[in-house]
Amino acid sequence: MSEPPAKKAKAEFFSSVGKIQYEGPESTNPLAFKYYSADEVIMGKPMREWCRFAVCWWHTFNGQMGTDPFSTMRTHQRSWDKDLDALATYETRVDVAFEFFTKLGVDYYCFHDCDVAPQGASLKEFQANLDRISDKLLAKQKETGVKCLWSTQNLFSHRRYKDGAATAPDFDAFAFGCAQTKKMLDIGKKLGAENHVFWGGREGFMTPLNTDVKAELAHQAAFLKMAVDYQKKIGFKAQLLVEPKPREPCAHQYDYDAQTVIGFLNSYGLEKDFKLNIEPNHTTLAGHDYEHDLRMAAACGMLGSIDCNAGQPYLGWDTDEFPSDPRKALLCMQIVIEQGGIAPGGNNFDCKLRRESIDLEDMFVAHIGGMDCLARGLRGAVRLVQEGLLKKTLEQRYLSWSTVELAKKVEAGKASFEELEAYALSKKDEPELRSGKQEQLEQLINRYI
Ligand code: XLS
Ligand code: NI
Ligand code: NI
Repeated sequence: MSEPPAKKAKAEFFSSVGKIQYEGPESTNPLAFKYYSADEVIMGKPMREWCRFAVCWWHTFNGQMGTDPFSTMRTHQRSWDKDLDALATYETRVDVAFEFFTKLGVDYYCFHDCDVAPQGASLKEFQANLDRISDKLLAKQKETGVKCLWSTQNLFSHRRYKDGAATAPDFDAFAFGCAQTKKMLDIGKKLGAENHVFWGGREGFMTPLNTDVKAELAHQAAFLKMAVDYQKKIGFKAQLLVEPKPREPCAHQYDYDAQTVIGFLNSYGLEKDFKLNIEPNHTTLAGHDYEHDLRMAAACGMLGSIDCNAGQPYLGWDTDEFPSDPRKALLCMQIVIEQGGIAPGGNNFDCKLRRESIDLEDMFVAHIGGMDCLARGLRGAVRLVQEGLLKKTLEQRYLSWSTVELAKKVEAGKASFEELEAYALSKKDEPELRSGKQEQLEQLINRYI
């Protein structure tokens, strides 16, 4: 009798890479974690829960990898990308992606509709493709335990959205955008997505000469309102998120930065239904510090999730690099810790490999680097918060607001200009002031990196 045939091993797409392990800060292995130890509990939570890392589909699997505005010729050649438009290729990529997530040890992924399914010749065909692929995504989620951090619709790539979707001058583009969004809310529900993102890709203008700004803003609000209504109607529990960006592709985008978006949501009564997905690279494009929008959103109780990437401060466009600066990571994670965590949001790597980084392993190396950078930031931020030195200095700086009786009255909204004038006159010309201690604090921060 012949031997029974050996059980056929499942084909691996990343056969040279095993499950990525934590080796500690002394390790020089590019395929190991030096700071991120997923199950290690710090400040009451495992690191995986503080970080809630996600891989983004669009920069990692969707077929444009290694292209740039000067070349559509891909430099990232992948064995599984045989026929780029075929549904079968998209199906294979689901296997690729989940092998990648599992080996890397991330708990979440994020995607746009057209990242995972071909758009076909019509909206109807696109919807059917999405139904089919999302069945497979769901099966893979169940098999691996990897979950969807956020779902979203791409309302900026198809030619019909040349002038935007929610703010399009042509009503048909608006209607198609709504249809695509409705479908993705259904798919998000099916996959148990924990958030749903609205990035207004082309919601803005190239020239104000052809743009009715007032009407467009009202249309955008109507669009978001209908999304909220539909989400409630189908019982989809995800946190809704708006992602600000100041420019690119439009010269001016309405969702300029965190404060602008919060103001917009407030003006249209949408502030209870949405939070923000902040991308530091967009924040720097808006002319702010890297972590500025995280801070502004958090201060308003509106920080929902993070697209943790980085840019080139001297270039001025969205380069979507993996984060590698531990000082910036520290400041970001401090904000996350101070608001008690980022759930149900997370840290999504809206990042892409450089065109020059052509090895398959670079996919892992880049994500490991990004995860480690934030994990290092987290470890430092925990010490910074626990030692409390920064907090103490801050308290000292604002001490007068809790010690001067009239100041307390101002905060309670009960003071008048007359009282403040009398107080100022009683001080003669010498108000009591404290040092800002900037240099001391900058050195203090370095202690935790
Ligand atoms: C583009 C945006 C985009 C969103 C999702 O700049 O960052 O990738 O995150 O539509
Ligand atoms: Ni983003
Ligand atoms: Ni971006």
